[in-house]
This record gives sequence, C-alpha cells and structure tokens, in this order.
Amino acid sequence: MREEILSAALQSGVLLEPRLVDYLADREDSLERLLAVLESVNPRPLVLTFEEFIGLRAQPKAGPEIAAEPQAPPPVRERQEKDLRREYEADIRVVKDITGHSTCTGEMKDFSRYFEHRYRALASMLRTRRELMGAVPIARAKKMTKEVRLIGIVQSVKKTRAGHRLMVVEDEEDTCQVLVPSKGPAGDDYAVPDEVIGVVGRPWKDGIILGEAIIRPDVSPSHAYAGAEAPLWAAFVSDLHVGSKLFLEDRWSKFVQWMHGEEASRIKYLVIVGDVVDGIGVYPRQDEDLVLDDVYLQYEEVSRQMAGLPDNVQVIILPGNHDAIRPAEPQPALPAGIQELFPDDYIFLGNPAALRLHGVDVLCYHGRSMDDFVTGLPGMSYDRPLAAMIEMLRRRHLAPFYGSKTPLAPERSDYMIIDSVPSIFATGHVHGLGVGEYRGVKILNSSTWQSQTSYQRMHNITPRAGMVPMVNLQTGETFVKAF
Ligand code: D5M
Ligand code: FE
Ligand code: ZN
Repeated sequence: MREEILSAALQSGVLLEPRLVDYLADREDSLERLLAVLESVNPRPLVLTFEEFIGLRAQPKAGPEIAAEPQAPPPVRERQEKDLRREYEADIRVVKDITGHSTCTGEMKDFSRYFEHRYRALASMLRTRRELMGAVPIARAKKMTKEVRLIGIVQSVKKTRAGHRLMVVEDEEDTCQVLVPSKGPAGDDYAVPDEVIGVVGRPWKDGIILGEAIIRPDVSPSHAYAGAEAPLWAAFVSDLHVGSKLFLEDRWSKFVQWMHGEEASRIKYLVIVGDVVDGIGVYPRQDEDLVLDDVYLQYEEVSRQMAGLPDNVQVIILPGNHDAIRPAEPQPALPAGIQELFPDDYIFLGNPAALRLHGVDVLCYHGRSMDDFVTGLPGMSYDRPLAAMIEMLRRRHLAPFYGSKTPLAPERSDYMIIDSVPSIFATGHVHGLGVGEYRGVKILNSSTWQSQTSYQRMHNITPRAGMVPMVNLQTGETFVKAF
C-alpha cells in the first residue's frame, strides 16, 4: 500500500509528509481518498502535509458510523426565565492569535528574527523595572568595576562542581558569564534556557559577573482582576481525547446535561483548551488505546458529543498537541475541513489565544510547555500545574525553552510572549486540576475527560478527570464542579 500511495503522489508531482504516508499506509480506502484530494486541490502543493490532507477532506463522509443526533434527548430546561444566556449575546474579541498570520518558513533568518523579537519585547518590559534602572549592554557591563545591571537571554545554565550555577547570558552584541552562588540571595531562583532575564550583580574575576538578583518581567503586584459588567460565567475544559478507548463518555454526558440545569444557567462561554481528540500516532503504541483510528471520525464524534449542549452557550475551541494541526506552537486554529463538522457559531482559535470575553482579558494556552517546566525547573510537578503557570506569568512567556519538548515555530514575532497581563489564564494538557490566583490573575488548569493511559501510568501521571473549573467574569469568583 505504501508504495502505491507514494507512486500515486509522485505521478501527481506532489511530495507527501512522512506523517501523512504513515497515516495512509494502513488504511484500505487511502489510495482513493488521496487521489480524490489530489484531484480537488488547485494549485497542487509541492508538499502535502497531514493537516492539509485532513483539512481538505471537506466533504463529510456518508455512513452509519456516526449518528447525526445525540442518542439521548436533551433534558427539559428548567426555569427558562433565569437563562441569562438568552439575554446576553456572546461578546468576544480576539486580541492575539497566529491563525492566518503564520510566516514561518524554517529558514535561518527566521530563527534570528524570532529571538531578536523575543529579546526586545521582554527587555523592554524589564527596563521598566526599578531594579534594572541604568541597565547597560553586556559589552559595557563586562568592563564595570562596581555594581552591574544587565538584560540578556539565557544561552545556557550549568551547575558547577561546587553546586553553584554558571549561566551564559547574551544580548544583541555580546555574551557574558554570570555565576549565581547556591547560597547567595538568588540561590533558589532558577533561570531556564532561552528566557530573558535581568541580572543585578558585580564583577567577580576573569570577566565573570557574580549574580545577586535575577529580575523577571513578572506581573505587577498592583495588577487587579478587571471584571465584566454582565453577570456571566465562563467554564474551561480540555483534553477530551475523543477517539480514545479511555474517553469518559458517561462523565462528559453528565456535564453536558448539567449545562442545561439552573445551576449552569449563567455559563455563557465554554472554552476548550485543546486535545479535543486523541489523534493518531501521537505517542508510542497509541493505536492500542484507540476506538476510532481515523482522526476525521474522531472529530465527527466530538461534534456528536457536543451536540447536546444548550444553544446559547458560546463554544470556543483551541487545538492541543493531539489535534490535527501542526504541533509547533503557536498552533493555528483547526483546519476548515474539521471546523465544518461543527455548528456555524462555534469559534475556532489558535493555541495560544488571547481574547476578551465580555471585556475580560482571557489568555488560553493548551500548556505543552509544562512538560519542560516540570523537567527543567526544580520544585515543579505534574500534579501542581498552577506552579508552572505562575512561572510562565513571572517570565511573561508561555514556553521559554527552545528545542526541548515544546516545539516552537520561529514566527516573525514571538506569539508565546504574554505581552499584556490577562485577568484569566487557562491551561490544560497535564490532565490535572488547579484553580488559584497570582497577583490578580485567576489561574485555572482544566482537567481531562480521559482516564489514565498506559503511557501515563509509565510516566507516573495520575489524571484528575471530569472536573470543570469556571469563573464568574463579573467578580472573578471561581468554582469547580466534579462530574
Ligand atoms: O498529555 C498528557 C500528560 O502526559 C501530560 O501530563 C503530559 C504528559 N506527557 C505528554 N507527553 C509527554 C512526554 N513526551 N514525556 C513525558 N510526559 C508527557 P497529552 O498531551 O494529553 O498526551
Ligand atoms: Fe491531553
Ligand atoms: Zn496535551
């Protein structure tokens, strides 16, 4: 089959992405599907990617696999006069989202431009910090004899034999070494590779600077939650992993039914922060965990699972690392061919996305970089996702680590920078749960609807499934409901 597919593609003058070849190789109807897609695209791309292929399958397949209607009739709505969702139209402004703006071609100049932008944007935030008044370029800092203040991007961090940390820090012209003594004032303040920091220190020897304080752009201590005028709530879910044998359909249906009740009548927004489907080929031997091994069918099933939600709830969907879109962040919204499977009023955004719900700034990010924070920063763990989210806010960056577990696309500007501090910051990914606050920012991590996979068991990750954090947009009050 593999050879037939490759030769069909070759004859059409199109190269296939290896992931797409793998996807097609073990499917019976793949040759005809591929030919149909190749027929329908004009102009033909030089390389056909997996996402494009999925996106181009715009015609829903006829067939008995997926019922068009939810199997159970929706519950009768109680006390409709209290349904504020009818009174208030959705009010959404997308503030920042890569969708439609990606320019990344993966060339060398993209990388340097990307890091230049990262450095400049974060350095200008750092320059407003009192501690960094009078910060000088590294080239000058190296020649100073008294206290030095500088701003740089962390190129590397090494632990010395004596247990201190030696960093190489870089700005636009020069680099220097900064030694942070383990027992010094900054001894427990760990910098991670590729983050932009301010250093306050003094010259030591051999051009090395002794770091006494590491300054982060951070959130101002006076930042306060800025609420909406309308008494509406937003609920956050993620990591449904539909298509997996371990998708918790019963608990998800309970949530859908609960959304019809009086208790939920103020929930205007349902934000899904990624990993809507389980996808295919995302982790080793995933096929053993799947009930639907076609990603398109998985999305059809998601659509069916969501069809029972009340009409006036505004659904917003972002992709995660299991979804059918490029894995490199920032990820654009799900492709049109998948969006078509859902009602017209659903809103599909990229990951991350900064938006305004009824005037309240909400930053949504699936949370892949938590894998890097957990491995790269002491004190972090998968069962305390809020701790990693606070580290993102302190660094004003969602994913500082470049070339680690989080794949990053070097776009013209760094979409992972938190350039304006939101009132609500929501993530998913770790299949945990967390609701808290950091300097007036409500921080939420939104659970999962998948029970533990063998892969997660191996990595000692215990999910906390079926929990829904929600926020009162007006007051910032939070609430978690278990299903
Ligand atoms: O992520 C589900 C959980 O699995 C989450 O806690 C992260 C963890 N995970 C995902 N990928 C890895 C790797 N490569 N190493 C260790 N842990 C990982 P999900 O995105 O749903 O698969
Ligand atoms: Fe997930
Ligand atoms: Zn994930």
